[in-house]
Amino acid sequence: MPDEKQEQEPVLFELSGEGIAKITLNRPSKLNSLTLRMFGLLAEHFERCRTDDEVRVVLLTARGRGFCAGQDLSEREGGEIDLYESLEKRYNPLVRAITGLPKPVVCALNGVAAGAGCSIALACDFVIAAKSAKLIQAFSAIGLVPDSGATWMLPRMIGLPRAKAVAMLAAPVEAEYAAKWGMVWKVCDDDQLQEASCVLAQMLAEGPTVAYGLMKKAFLAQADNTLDEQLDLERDLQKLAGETRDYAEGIDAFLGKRKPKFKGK
Ligand code: T3D
Repeated sequence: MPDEKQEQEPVLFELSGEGIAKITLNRPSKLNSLTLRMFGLLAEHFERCRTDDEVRVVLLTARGRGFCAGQDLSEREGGEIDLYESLEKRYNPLVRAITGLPKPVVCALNGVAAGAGCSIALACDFVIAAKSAKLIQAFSAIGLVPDSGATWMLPRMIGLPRAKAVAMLAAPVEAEYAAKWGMVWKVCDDDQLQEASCVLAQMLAEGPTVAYGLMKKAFLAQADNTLDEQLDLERDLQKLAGETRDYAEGIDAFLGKRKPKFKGK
């Protein structure tokens, strides 16, 4: 029964016993382009991932041949919509939910990622892309500006000249180029994507969750910090990491010449 109801949902949520929360975009016939309903579900699921201690890692993926084609443009017919409000209420909170989540987020990029779908993938901590996937900053093709953090992330990932080119030309970047350029972590054969992303998620689920969350904070802050500010931040974050049980376990395991068993606490 729950399976049948879930199958109809445009975003699926599944929590494994190993602490992997899998969020799957489920509107394959429209390349998982984002509807109002999907934003509601995504907000709900990411909030659960934030507050539920059982969740140690998030795996974001999608069904079908596309990952996400950005905004569902059929919701924009007539052009009456206030895009300021759309970004303020939906896109920006979603990107913040991913980047601010104190746990790693892995994106298994199963196919084309366009517009905000591309930006959302880039906001994840790891992207493992299927060889056939491509990333398109499609905004300019419909007269818009890259959003959901793309103008901040892209220059940092691939440099300003390439960032401007992919944005202004809406040029598709094939997975292998995206990996060479630093937009994604790894590329694998299409039929290996599920396995490769699960192996990575599993590895992260067994890691020091609190330290991962603190690392995300540090990496986010470094973009605007001086070296001095970053040294101070690292000092403060290291104090917190040093107070975790996982740190005590890490030291104990090292001295005992065994593999640590981190609990994420
Ligand atoms: O609006 C705001 O709130 C502001 C925020 C905006 C954020 C944004 O994301 S703006 C950018 C929106 N996205 C796009 O502009 C991309 C539009 N899609 C495409 O350019 C192409 O579909 C792709 C390059 C991604 C893939 O091309 P292709 O040839 O592989 O597939 P297709 O045939 O175009 O699409 C397959 C189906 O998905 C098709 O439906 P149909 O005809 O079979 O019933 C197509 O209409 C549908 N689809 C694809 N993208 C969207 C979409 N339907 C609604 N919205 C879409 N974004």
